[in-house]
Amino acid sequence: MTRGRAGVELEKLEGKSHRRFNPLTRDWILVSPNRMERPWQGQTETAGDFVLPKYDPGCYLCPGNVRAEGGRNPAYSATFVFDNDFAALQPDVGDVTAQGGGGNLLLAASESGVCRVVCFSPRHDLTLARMTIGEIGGVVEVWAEQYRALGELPRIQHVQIFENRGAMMGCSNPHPHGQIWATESIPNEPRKEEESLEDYAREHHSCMLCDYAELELGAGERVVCQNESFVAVVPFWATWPFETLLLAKRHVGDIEALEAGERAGLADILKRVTTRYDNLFQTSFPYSMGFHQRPTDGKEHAEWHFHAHFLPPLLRSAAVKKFMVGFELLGSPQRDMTAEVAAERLRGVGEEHYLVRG
Ligand code: H2U
Ligand code: ZN
Repeated sequence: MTRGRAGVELEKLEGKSHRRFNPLTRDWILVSPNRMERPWQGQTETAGDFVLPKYDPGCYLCPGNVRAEGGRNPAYSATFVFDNDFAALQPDVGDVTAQGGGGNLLLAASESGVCRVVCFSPRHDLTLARMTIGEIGGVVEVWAEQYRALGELPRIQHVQIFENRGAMMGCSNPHPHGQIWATESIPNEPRKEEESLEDYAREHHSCMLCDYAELELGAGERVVCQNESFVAVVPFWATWPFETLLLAKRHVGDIEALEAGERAGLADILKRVTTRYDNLFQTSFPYSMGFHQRPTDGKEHAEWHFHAHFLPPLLRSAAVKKFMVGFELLGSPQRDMTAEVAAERLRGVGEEHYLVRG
């Protein structure tokens, strides 16, 4: 079978404005390598954003502290999960639909759900990049357990695990933490992916992301790093400048189904990718990261292939952010630097954190 292994003759498009297809969302991205890229400035910021105390008495996530709504955090020593005090979703709002106009002109439906916060570490000053692989492994266990427990709730059909890092991404607190929003319906992005994965499986009798991982491992030019269980690539269709896609090498539908070695592999690749990000502009690299996996609606969903998206906004330095405006907001997203160049830059920085030696 050659499908999934064949490369792409990108030379034909060298220096030419072109668009690339995202098979997961079935959207197109405009690529403009013809635009003279501003010279690489290698600009670095001070490491000021890393000078944080190990414990901050004013932090609502540090062990032993009181949260905004009065709850007190336990003196936790590894991870800590709690129900979000300002949850965007309520656990049971019933089954109510409101409709007006003809068809779906005015349509609203109740949405029940659960929002949780996951503290990755008691240390206020750490990040995934600077935790040990063992400590990140503990976070992977918590994510797997939360995916299972929330997915088992009768109303919950989808569990979205994510991390928002950095003030630039609207993250309110540097304390290492992520969130989980479990919902009654499948949110837009995973729903689009689900439809594409399903159609691909039907048409090709194989998994889109298994084929894609194989293709990228063969081509190599968009691979950032890999281990036995996972590969990180700048996807061919990347929208954000240094966007990456972390793919399980085995066809596995969700985080809970990962075997012990694969869980360790996930912890390892998370550390390596976040370290490369920090090293790129010598800053605590902001991003939104999240896992896409099998819905928890009780169906088999053999089409699903567990993966993570890292969507970071930085473009040229710790201070220069990519804005999605104008044509991008009203037409299609656009990038100048190709995915191949972004991958090369991420490959070019080391996996030893610039602030952590040895
Ligand atoms: P960020 O990841 O966007 O910083 O959000 C942290 C979450 O913590 C946010 O969703 C919650 C906020 O609602 N939070 C609490 O649950 N309790 C608090 O005391 C403050 C913040
Ligand atoms: Zn803290």
